Amino acid sequence: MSLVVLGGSVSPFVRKVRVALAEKGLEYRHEQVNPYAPPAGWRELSPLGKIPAFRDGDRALADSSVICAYLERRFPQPALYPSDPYDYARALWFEEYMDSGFVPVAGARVFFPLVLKPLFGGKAEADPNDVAAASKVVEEELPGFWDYLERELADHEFIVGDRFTIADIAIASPHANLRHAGVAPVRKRWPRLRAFLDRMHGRSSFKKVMEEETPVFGKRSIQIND
Ligand SMILES: N[C@@H](CCC(=O)N[C@@H](CS)C(=O)NCC(=O)O)C(=O)O
Repeated sequence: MSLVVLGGSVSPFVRKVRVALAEKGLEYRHEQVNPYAPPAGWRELSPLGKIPAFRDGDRALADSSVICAYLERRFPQPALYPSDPYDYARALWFEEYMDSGFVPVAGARVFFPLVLKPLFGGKAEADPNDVAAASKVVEEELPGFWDYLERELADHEFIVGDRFTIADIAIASPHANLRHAGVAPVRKRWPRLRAFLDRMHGRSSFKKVMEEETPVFGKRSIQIND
């Protein structure tokens, strides 16, 4: 197979690329790579050492946004980027907002201590101090992101325009990580965002990757409290 995604399933950025591939109906091979214990020669594929990297035959790329942009040009249908110039820029903005704003908070300070750290340490449960610190982030830092997304979504089905785009993938992907940690925007306060996330995670593209991930995280997931 000529298309290869390299990077661990736990990464929201790897999931972004896998969902984009699924939405475009493309077959690919997936190789699990841990960026903290990478295979020899990893930096030749990914010069910053991060996941995901991508191969298309003998071409190599790194960075989820770059890879998705490449996929769009290489396999234009179905389009994952709006054609209207302003909508296009707004879609890129939401991708940036999530990748550079939301993920460093939700990934590093909630998902990592609640799920990955105990998993890597062979522990059944997260450290109580980590749970307390992560809960504080959920209570004090994530609401600002969720308020903004709730406002921007308003009564629309998708975050930009009237079609599914890369912006929807970028929003839903790190929320899949939070779901594995038992965290989601509470329905009562963020009803539109929560319904949006349920819709996105219910798409077959997301469902497929999330079902594959569940056995890895399943035992550690905290039950989501509405
Ligand atoms: N902007 C990059 C971010 C990728 C990223 O930060 N990946 C994390 C895993 S979720 C990583 O590889 N971290 C290892 C490191 O920073 O050395 C993208 O969109 O692909």
